[in-house]
Formats: sequence, structure tokens, C-alpha cells
Amino acid sequence: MEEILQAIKRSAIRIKQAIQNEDTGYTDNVNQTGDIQLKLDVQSDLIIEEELTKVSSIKELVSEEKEEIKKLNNNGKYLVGYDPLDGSSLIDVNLSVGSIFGIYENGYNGSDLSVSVYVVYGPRVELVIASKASDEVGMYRLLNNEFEFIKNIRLNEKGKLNAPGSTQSCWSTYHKQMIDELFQDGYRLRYSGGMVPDLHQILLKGGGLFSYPGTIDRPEGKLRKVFEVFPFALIYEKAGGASIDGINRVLDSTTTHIHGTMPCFFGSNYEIEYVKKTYTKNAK
Ligand code: P6P
Repeated sequence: MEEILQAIKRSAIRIKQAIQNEDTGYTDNVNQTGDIQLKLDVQSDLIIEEELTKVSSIKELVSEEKEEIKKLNNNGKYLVGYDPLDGSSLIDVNLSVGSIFGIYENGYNGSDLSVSVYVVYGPRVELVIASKASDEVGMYRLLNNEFEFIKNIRLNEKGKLNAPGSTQSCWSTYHKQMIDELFQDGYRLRYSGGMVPDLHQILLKGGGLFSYPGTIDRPEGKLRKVFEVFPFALIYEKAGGASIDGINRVLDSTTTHIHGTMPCFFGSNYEIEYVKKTYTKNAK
């Protein structure tokens, strides 16, 4: 596992340099999710693949930017799913973006997730790691080209931030009422459209709620289970919070398609209980 974490750190340093120096233009390609790929999407994916390919304990890789699974070592123990540059369309307006990694064993269900890592490329480059085997969520910062440990992250039981994603005109009536009630309760709107910085902010500011629900236009939501939702669910649970699909625990969800999506809520316990109560009451 340590070899994988070192490869992720090398990738992050290279991606940071690419973001700062390379072309932010679009390619002519569309990825699995229907997003037009930025040259930086492709380059970040290549960097990660190159670095992870050096690690003999990895059995296979699957990228949000590629349809197929890439087999590496038959005797490898780990399966790595990753989103190389999440929110990349924000780069050309100079907002923060991130890379997300889920390190799985035996399969890609929520219960198979062993370690989560994300990197946020902002004014500073920071990396957060959570493991199924530990209750600590470690935050590291890139200083003099090395990731140095800064602190362990803990969520408060109740927070102050509200990050409501997806198309508001397609929300259910009860979801809209729930979000509005949080704002009436004094929560602050914090939403950039970048999952990694938005979730990083809630973690570091003590808590709140990030939501990307199922909607009329996208009943299964938009965020990808293997590359985005499961990794952040482990991090939020280990930081003392929770993650559900509205009713059920995200990490109890199974994966039928590697690029599958699911509605998701991440937050402090108070807010997640509030979501669960609202959705349970309104379940059909
Ligand atoms: P919306 C970025 O494209 C992304 O995949 C996540 O990083 C982000 O949370 C979400 O989409 C934003 O989606 O529909 O709120 O603009």
C-alpha cells in the first residue's frame, strides 16, 4: 500500500506542474461520462497511469477517463479506481480542482474499498488519506516538493456549510424544502462546482452538508460510485461524519457498472440524520 501512496504523491506533483504550465484547451474526445476531455484530463490520466503501472501490488486500474479496465499484474492485491482531474472545466476560470483515488480489494463495491486518497490543487496542494483500518484521516501539504503531515481531520457533530449540487429546477419538492430549511437555519452557501474543493472545505471548516441528489433529469445522480462517491464516503465516515444515498449508507452500495453513479450526501452526523429523516418520510 505504501508504494501506491508514493506513486499517487509523485502523480500529484506532476499534475500540479501540468496544471500550472500546460494548455487548458479541449481535445476532440468525449469520456465515458459524456464530458468533452480537456488536454489536461488526458495528460493527468496518463501521468497517474504511468506512476501506478510501476507498482507491482496493483492488479488493475480503472479511470473515469477510460471505458475499459487496464490489467497490470495478475497476482496484484489492489484494484485502483481514480478520477484523474475532477472538475477540470474549472481550471480555465482559475478555481481549485482535484484528483480522487479509491484503492479496492477483490472488487469495486463500497464494501471492497480499503483506502481513499484525494488531492486538491488550489492555492496550496493538499492530500488527504483515509483507511478502512484506521479512524484517522490524515491531511498533508506539499511543501518544498514533499508532502508533509499537517493534522488529522475531524468533523463536528453539526456544521455551518451547505453545498447543494445539481440542477435546482430538477430537485424534488422535498429536497428543495430541506435545502431551504438549512439556509433558514443560518447555513452558509459554499459551492464551487468542484467536488474535491467543496468537500475539502466542509471537512476543514468543521462540517455541514454536501448533496448531489437524484433529480428528475438524473434519477441516479451524476457523481460516479467507484471514482468519486465511495472514496469520499470512507473519508467522511472516518472523519466522524456519514454518507448516504438519501436513506442507505453509501458504502453498503454495490457496483453493477464500473462507471455507475448514485445520489449522494456527505456531512456531519446532524445534517445526514436530517437528510435521512426527510428522504425516509418522502420515500414512495
Ligand atoms: P453540477 C464536476 O464536473 C463534477 O463532476 C463534480 O466535481 C462536481 O461536484 C459536480 O460535477 C458539479 O455538478 O451539476 O452541480 O454543476
